Amino acid sequence: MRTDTGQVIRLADYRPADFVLERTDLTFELDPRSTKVEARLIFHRRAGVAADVPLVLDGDELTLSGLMLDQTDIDAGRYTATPDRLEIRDLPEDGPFEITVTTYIDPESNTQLMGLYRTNGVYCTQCEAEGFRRITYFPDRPDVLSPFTITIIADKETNPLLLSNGNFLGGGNYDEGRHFAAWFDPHPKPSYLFALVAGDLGVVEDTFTTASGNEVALKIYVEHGKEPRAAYAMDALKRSMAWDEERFGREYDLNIFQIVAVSDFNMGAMENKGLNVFNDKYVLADPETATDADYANIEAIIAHEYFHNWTGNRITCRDWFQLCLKEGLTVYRDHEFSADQRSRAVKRIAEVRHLKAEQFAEDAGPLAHPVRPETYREINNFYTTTVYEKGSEVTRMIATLLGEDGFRKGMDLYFDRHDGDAATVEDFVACFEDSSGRDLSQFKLWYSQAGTPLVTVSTAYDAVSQTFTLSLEQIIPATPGQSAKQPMHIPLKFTLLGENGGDIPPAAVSGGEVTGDVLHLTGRSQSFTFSGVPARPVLSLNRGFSAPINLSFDQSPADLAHIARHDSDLFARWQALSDLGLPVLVKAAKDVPEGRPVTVDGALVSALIETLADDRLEPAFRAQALSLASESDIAREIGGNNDPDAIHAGRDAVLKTIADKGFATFERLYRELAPKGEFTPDAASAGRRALRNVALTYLSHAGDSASLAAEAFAKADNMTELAHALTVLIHRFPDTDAALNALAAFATRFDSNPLALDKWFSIQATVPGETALERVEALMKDPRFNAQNPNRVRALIGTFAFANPTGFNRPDGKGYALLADQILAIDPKNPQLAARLLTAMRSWRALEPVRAEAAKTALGRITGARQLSADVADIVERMLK
Ligand code: 0A1
Ligand code: ZN
Repeated sequence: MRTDTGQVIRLADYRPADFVLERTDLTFELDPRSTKVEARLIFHRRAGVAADVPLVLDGDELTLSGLMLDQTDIDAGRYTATPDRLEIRDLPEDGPFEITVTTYIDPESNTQLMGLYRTNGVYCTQCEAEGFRRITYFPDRPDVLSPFTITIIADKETNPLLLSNGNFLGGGNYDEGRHFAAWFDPHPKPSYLFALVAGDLGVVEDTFTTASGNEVALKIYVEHGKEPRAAYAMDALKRSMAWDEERFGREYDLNIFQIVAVSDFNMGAMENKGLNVFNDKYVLADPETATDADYANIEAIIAHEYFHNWTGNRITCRDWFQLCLKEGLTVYRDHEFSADQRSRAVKRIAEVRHLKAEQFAEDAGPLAHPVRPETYREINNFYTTTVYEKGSEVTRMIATLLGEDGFRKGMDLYFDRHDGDAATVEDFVACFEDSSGRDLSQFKLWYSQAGTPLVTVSTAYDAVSQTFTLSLEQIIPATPGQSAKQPMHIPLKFTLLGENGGDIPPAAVSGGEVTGDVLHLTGRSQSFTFSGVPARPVLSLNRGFSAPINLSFDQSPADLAHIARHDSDLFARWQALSDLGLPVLVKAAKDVPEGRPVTVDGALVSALIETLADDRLEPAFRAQALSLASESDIAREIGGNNDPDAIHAGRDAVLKTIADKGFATFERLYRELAPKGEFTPDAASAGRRALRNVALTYLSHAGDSASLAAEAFAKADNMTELAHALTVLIHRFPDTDAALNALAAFATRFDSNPLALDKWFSIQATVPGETALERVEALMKDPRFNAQNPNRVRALIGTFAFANPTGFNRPDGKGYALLADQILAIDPKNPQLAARLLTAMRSWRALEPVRAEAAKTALGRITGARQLSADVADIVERMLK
């Protein structure tokens, strides 16, 4: 484990590498405990670099076992090798030279899952961000690109498959029992996109013919016997390939595209050139074991990794500060893909819910950082929701500012101008400025200023002059290391709704720029006056969530209900319902501990039930409309001194009121939406299941027996309904026979299916209230728990810490203590996993004082431990600052 926790890397210190890498040739002789890696690297000195400048290669826990210059051993006096660095001196001043480095590595004991490791007998690599340096000494930075030739030698019987990036060159028998395969990737790439997989796996095959007529072989590798469960992933891949051609004019560029699913993986998936490696959770699906959310995630992540082929691989990042250049942009692309495949409005609602729950929470706490950070200590800690999701929102705003055609023009220029480059955010934005002529210098603050802007809104209507005035003020809160902020360019989509619900087109506007339905807020405070407005309009602002901001707008319940009823933007209707509901939930959270009865505003209840009953609206939308703000959303809205128990009790009381008032409609829908015919995973069917599940949740709050949920559990023919019924049983009626029987039945039925068993752990980890802790402790001792498998750890410990506000935030601090113990136990083996789990405590300062103190004690215990990894040390120190 690295414990070099002190070093800070700064964007301002960027310098190009001293040596240019022309070619990389790697030979692997695979062995579980001692794999030989021979790297032949051809370099030349960059023009202008002095002759006495040494070549410095990165390493991580490496031992050098051989070093040659142009095929001759190098004298010991000419180099210095440590586990994390190899310096070679007196190298040729001009012309290319070849360095041959030999290392031996131990894949079997690589529990960090970075570099080359083994999972269930399969060799596999993960090199982003800095994993390649755990394989061999190398200039392991994203701006050093070269073509790669790979030769893999391994035991034939146990490793019939030998895979790497690029096109297959050939293979054959090597010596006694061993065989080899060679691959060549002609597209220059940085080391983080290297991949190797070897083992014995099953395969699903298909082909795709590109718009130019090239036939691409598509292969998805999974454990033997699981092939049928990769069919949906293959379908999603083909749809992604067609979509990128259609929407962005991007074709695939090798003759083969391969995906390997593994069960031990730190993240979701990885876009290695031509050889994506996936957490099998995002490949495997069938109706019996995958929920609709799983299907949607598989579709999105398959697309995301595929889209990286252009945004990330063909154009990569100059340095890791530019991570959002590939990630924010690629998330935007996968969001647009899913929106085109499914219901755009419903997709947008789900995105915004996720953004607010995760990114707004990060932005409001001690881990806040800009979309493009300027310093880091451990890059692994910057694969964050800010870089990914806020990065996507920033890209979306560029599309809003320039319009769809303008955005496409800028993207075309970006692909044209930077293909083969390691680029920067400045390069990216310049393409949109150059193609549109629009000045984006103020807009660029979105990349450098952290924090969620708060826009305060007030309006006035003057009937005599028929003018409507909209006054806006923006405040960007202080964040770590950034106290004073500049006003940003905030594009706000809007409409003025008339009394009959139609749009009122104003005659003219003054006070700032308005283009079509986009209002450009650029000043710290700014007033827009619309003239020719015949009657007081209802303002619908930030439609489609055009800007990732908080709005402070005292809109009356009547106006919100008007938007909820009439806006032609379905997203805005959902937003209005949610704005109606949030103050009610906040008030309930305050009423409960004071012993006051919870009252629910009639306008809210009728708007919700009207929406619920409106069969013209798609079921998925109605399901979203009826899913109240989560407990953490309510906590964020309250902002500080939070009591998770009060928030939970208040929310439950509101749910119960709505359930009682809408009982008949929930019952009708629950019956009508019962599945008919065979299961299909399409969005419309998923929407019906979602609405039926919502109905079951409400009915479980209205009734006091487990019988309906037990019936739902017994009858479910798909995982979406089965897992939901189990959740309702265990969360609402935990000690009943019905719940206990269902829990046991689920475990027996899915005993040999790890992904389904993960759900069994998660459902129990989220049981509200203080009993969850004992459950989690007991489950950690269950023989089915596996502390080495990241998915299982996340399913139990991660879900408990991230998704069980009352259970985790016990006032006695035992939840925090459990997490701290786990982090200290996991850190020596898998620091990335430990650091990510720790971020569950990122909002600890917003808790009421007793809990906050307990959280601080747990964090203090972590920070005081000996031998923390750089990953955990970085997070815990920022959290305590
Ligand atoms: N680039 C991948 C995410 C990823 C990042 C880091 C990893 O290991 C530390 C693994 C995957 C993506 O965006 O999908
Ligand atoms: Zn990505």
